[in-house]
Amino acid sequence: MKLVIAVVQDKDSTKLLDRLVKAKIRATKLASSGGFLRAGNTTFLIGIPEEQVDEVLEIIGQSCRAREQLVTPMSPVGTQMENYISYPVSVQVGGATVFVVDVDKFAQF
Ligand code: 2BA
Repeated sequence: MKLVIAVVQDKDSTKLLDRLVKAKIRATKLASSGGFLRAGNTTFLIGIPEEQVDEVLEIIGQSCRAREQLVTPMSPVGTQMENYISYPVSVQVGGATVFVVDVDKFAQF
């Protein structure tokens, strides 16, 4: 068995969940936030037999798309705020960041 962990943008999470449910693939959706942007995103935990990994990756790929996001950098430590002008910079946030890991044991009680 494999566990697919997918970090996706909130905007794509409903579409992804709908497609997983339609394909009869069980998933758990967690509210998460990215360490860099500190913005909300969604993490899916999807436990599946190894043969279904490619199907799940395809569904994720079809449901999530990359977008540009504007970030305003924080002022460098020690800088006087009145002397610091920060400009928003554009960051490309991926459609999905996916980890596929082995599951040693699976149990439901
Ligand atoms: P964030 O950490 O908020 O990152 C959002 C986007 O900011 C990233 O998109 C990337 O384009 C950029 N970014 C992140 N760290 C950066 C840095 N040190 N310098 C410059 N730009 C940086 P993605 O790479 O598509 O990642 C989207 C979200 O996926 C991340 O949100 C994070 O929540 C998760 N993620 C990405 N890589 C991960 C990893 N190796 N482990 C755990 N979570 C990860």
